[in-house]
Amino acid sequence: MGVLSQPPVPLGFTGTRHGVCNLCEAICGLELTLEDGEVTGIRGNPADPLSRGYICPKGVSLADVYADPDRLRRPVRRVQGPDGDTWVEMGWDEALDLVADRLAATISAQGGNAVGIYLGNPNAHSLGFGTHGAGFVRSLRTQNRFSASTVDQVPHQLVAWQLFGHQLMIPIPDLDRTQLFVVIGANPMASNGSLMTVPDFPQRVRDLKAREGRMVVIDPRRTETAKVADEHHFVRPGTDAPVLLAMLQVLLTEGLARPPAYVDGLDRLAELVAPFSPERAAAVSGVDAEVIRELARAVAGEEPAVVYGRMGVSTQGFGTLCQWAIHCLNLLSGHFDSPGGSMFTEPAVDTVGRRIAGPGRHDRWRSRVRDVPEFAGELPASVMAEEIREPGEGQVQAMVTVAGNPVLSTPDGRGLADAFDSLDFMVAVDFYLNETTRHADVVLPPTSALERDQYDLVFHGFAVRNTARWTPAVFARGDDQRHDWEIFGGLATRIADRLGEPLGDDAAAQLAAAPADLVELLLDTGGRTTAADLVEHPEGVDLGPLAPTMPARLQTADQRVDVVPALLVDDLERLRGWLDDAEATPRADDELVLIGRRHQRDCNSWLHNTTRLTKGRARHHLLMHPDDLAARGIADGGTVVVSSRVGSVEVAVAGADDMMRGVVSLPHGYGHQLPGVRLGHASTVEGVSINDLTDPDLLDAVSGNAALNGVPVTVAAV
Ligand SMILES: Nc1nc2c(c(=O)[nH]1)N[C@H]1C(S)=C(S)[C@@H](COP(=O)(O)OP(=O)(O)OC[C@H]3O[C@@H](n4cnc5c(=O)[nH]c(N)nc54)[C@H](O)[C@@H]3O)O[C@H]1N2
Ligand SMILES: Nc1nc2c(c(=O)[nH]1)N[C@H]1C(S)=C(S)[C@@H](COP(=O)(O)OP(=O)(O)OC[C@H]3O[C@@H](n4cnc5c(=O)[nH]c(N)nc54)[C@H](O)[C@@H]3O)O[C@H]1N2
Ligand code: SF4
Ligand SMILES: [Mo]
Repeated sequence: MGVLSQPPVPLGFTGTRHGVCNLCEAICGLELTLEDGEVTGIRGNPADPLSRGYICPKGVSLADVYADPDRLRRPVRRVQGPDGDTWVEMGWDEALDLVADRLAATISAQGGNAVGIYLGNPNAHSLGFGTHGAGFVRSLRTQNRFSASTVDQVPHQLVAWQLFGHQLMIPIPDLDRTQLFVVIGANPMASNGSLMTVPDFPQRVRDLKAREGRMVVIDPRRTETAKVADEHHFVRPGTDAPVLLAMLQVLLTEGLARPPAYVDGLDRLAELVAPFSPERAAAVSGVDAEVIRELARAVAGEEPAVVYGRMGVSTQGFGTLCQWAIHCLNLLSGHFDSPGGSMFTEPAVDTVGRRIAGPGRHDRWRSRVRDVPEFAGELPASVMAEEIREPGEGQVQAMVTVAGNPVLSTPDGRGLADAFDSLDFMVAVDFYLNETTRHADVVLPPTSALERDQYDLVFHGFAVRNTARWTPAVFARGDDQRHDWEIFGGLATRIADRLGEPLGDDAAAQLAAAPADLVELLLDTGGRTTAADLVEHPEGVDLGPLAPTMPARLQTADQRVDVVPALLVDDLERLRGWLDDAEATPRADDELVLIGRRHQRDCNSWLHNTTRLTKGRARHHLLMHPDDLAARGIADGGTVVVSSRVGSVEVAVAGADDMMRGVVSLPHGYGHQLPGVRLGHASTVEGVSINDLTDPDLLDAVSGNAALNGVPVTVAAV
């Protein structure tokens, strides 16, 4: 055991302890007050060099999750009875043996691809998954790997790999020093930032304004972020690509491009963006041509500027082209890799340079039914249900879900739930019974955040400042509990044994080692700080503002950036075709498209069991422009039926002139439905699942990311 392994609080402890919030990408440092072993207070830690005392309303809910009587501590097995399902607790060895038996039997009889795995969002926030997850996934020997990445950020990864040579080599805005921050399809006032770890976004925006900087938001909804910006422009969902390409065109035709010496392909880029004029972009998007021109000029102006695009321009039909265009704008603006522009974080554990994560590959295999290519070892979550449903060789017959709720979070969730019911076997690694895990035969619950050590292997790498922080578990794990990494190790070892190919010594040692020991090694060999330093500074170690790193840190073979890689620019033909069609057939006045939204007090689908976050005004409504309501004779506050190709839902509607006309919005992560399962308050939270409307057929063609936004719908009064 090294220096990072530290004792948790003794039973009945009274005093304060450091903690960390792992609920979102802002990774806020916490200070916990404990009385008699109970958490009686959680506040932001002012000494934390990154989060500086900030905390959002969700931070305190870590204590609710820890204390929640509905949270599972021991494995449970589903037993079908005449009055519905009941859940029966079982011992850990018995549970791990049963799961390994069933998975290994499927692999032996049908091959690895007969097992599917879906990895949910909290894995990225768990050190135990970071150190032990890959070993577990490998043990399943399957190409049917799915994750929340393909309903989220896979276009970012694909573009980063193509431009900078590694899928996690994603530049982020140097927010604290920029003078122009252009936000496209992101709502950091609610989300607290994403692929930009930026705790205390509100204060950082106030600072931007205090230094006379400017923030511009492009979004189909006048969001919480738009409301604190200097300017907001509505954009029709899914039409950002022509807007961004038009900005590039302006930059290139007006001679404003200032490419770094290591960038190739500018002439070809100029040819490729030539068809995308600001006027054409304006006609389909609703963003004024003069706004496009002015923004392009300002981005390439003298003052540091950066364009940032997130979920809204990733989860749409041209997600990859959007992310590509955004990086091209940043690369050519003259502010790339310099203070206030688009920069790379240098984390103390460099997952990119040290190849802890692979750089990214594409199309090594394809999905069986729809023939869509793999990226970075994953197939789109949108094809998961058909891979389970469709008979034939390689059909998925057993499923593993880890920290995910795809029934609420992926397109056609209802269809997926039905598919889960047709499986031979399903296991979920999760500490809650929910819309997904209730279909499992066995649920293996890991410890929760306050019971385990944390180092953010992922999010320190995308932070607006270079910092490092080690946070030991506050509470000891009970003898009847297991950490996620213990579950992963336990299963991988057992599966290998049952397949008659026991793990080698190295792999076994790796899975047996505690995350603390692996992190200690990584820190001490990383050269930026040491494990001992982090123990001495539990508030976090400051490694300074972002610094230029280019071209030395480029991961491309020739250490140059090719701005026109074939895989990306080939998709321009699809966009040109789409644009021609859009121009030939003008939009009908009554057309409606659906987009999602986030609220500061929600956390995807899974914090609805804490009254602290769910009380207050309901926030599950369909938001719709008053004129769109009036045109259909719908009363504000009434119940409407929303229908798409995939399904329909009934939900209360609220008139909102924050919505662009022709666009309606529902939050995701709602629509709890748990008959036969006791789950505290969750079943009383109102609302429907937006993903009963989203369409698994709508993908970003290149990356396979789901086009969750811009889904055609109709809305009518019931
Ligand atoms: N409170 C809270 N915080 C969270 C989460 C949460 O559930 N709740 N989830 C976390 C996760 S997993 C993630 S990935 C991040 C996401 O972080 P963000 O990307 O900041 O999150 P969203 O609020 O979904 O922002 C997407 C924005 O895109 C807009 N949009 C939709 N379609 C389009 C379009 O076609 N074009 C443009 N330009 N905009 C469009 C939406 O109106 C919305 O404002 O948030 C994280 N933080
Ligand atoms: N229409 C629409 N759909 C969306 C989005 C959208 O904006 N619009 N956003 C998408 C995005 S960005 C994301 S990331 C996905 C999220 O989709 P998912 O990751 O599938 O769903 P979550 O709601 O985050 O569910 C997380 C689950 O993990 C469990 N959990 C929490 N902590 C841990 C842990 O430490 N270990 C384990 N084993 N389990 C844990 C929780 O109990 C919960 O069941 O949703 C996507 N779906
Ligand atoms: S912003 Fe809120 S949810 Fe995100 S890490 Fe900080 S306290 Fe947690
Ligand atoms: Mo996400």
